[in-house]
Amino acid sequence: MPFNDSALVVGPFGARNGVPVNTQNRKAMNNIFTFSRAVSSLALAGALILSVAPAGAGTVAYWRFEEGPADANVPHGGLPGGAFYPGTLDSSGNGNHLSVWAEGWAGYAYRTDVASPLVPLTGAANNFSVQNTGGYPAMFTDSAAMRTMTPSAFTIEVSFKPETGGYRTLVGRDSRGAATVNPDLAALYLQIVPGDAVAIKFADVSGYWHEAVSAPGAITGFPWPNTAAGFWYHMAAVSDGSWLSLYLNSGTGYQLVAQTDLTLSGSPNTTLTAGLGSGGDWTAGNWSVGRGLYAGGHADRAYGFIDEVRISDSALAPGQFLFVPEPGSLSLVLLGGLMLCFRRFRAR
Ligand SMILES: [Ca+2]
Repeated sequence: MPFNDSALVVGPFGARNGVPVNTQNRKAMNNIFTFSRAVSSLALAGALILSVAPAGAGTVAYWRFEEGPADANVPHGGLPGGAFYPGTLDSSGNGNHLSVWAEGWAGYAYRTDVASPLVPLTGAANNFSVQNTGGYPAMFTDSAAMRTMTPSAFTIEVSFKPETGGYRTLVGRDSRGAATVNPDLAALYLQIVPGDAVAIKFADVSGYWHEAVSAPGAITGFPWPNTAAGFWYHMAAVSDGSWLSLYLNSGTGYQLVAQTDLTLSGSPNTTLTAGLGSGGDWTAGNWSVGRGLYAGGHADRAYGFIDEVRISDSALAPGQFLFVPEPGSLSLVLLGGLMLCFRRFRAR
């Protein structure tokens, strides 16, 4: 919504309509001017926040795990371990469904333990998350579109309530040989690292490796099986091609916890690689949820709860993330700001 700030300016002070303006009038007009500017700034901020792009802008896949029912296994269709079965539907409508590796030992079950009953951005009901049901949890994609995508900008979001541990990859992309600095690295990791820092790491199409890693102690895991001691977090990793940014929401809004200037790497092209290599239990370019890949082997499993995973091929602004403050809260913030301005105005 275009907003013309100058419309609120009352004009140059001094003689106005032939009426001399004395000091008292000038002060009052200045107050009106200041109040109007404050109102216009708040109105502009509100308009910008409330007029964010559609929730689905650039969405490649969105896995919500809402199929249920509670405590049922995410289905694998009776197929052998490792076969693709679209047990978790892609709610973006793009058909990029997600498969568990197997039921039980390498699977997940639906849980009613969720971060919040609604997804704030969309207002959609959030009834279920998933929790691993065995020691080898792994979910993966198999669509050609996701296997071959090479976005120059991307956003990856995930909600998680993790167990304690070392490397815990929440979202990954399978590859071996794409990163010149260490060929054993996969194409991408959105993960928790030892010391409970959080990180986004990826290889670009030029073979350069990029990372943005938070300070230690960013999250707290729960000691299995004491799920009541755990905490929900929302993470969003964003590359706009020039900056790699990592945001963490621990329940009070997204905070920027790590950021890297990609242009300092010297890479001629920071587009995400589609991955290289192949292995008996992975295919380059496929995306994983709940595990990573290292040296061509499944690794870095993220035990605990996972929910609301969304991958976009554009750089979303924090106001477009799934767990932004609810519109009602935003309105209260704006109303509070207006009231503060009004009280200051009255106090003059
Ligand atoms: Ca959900």
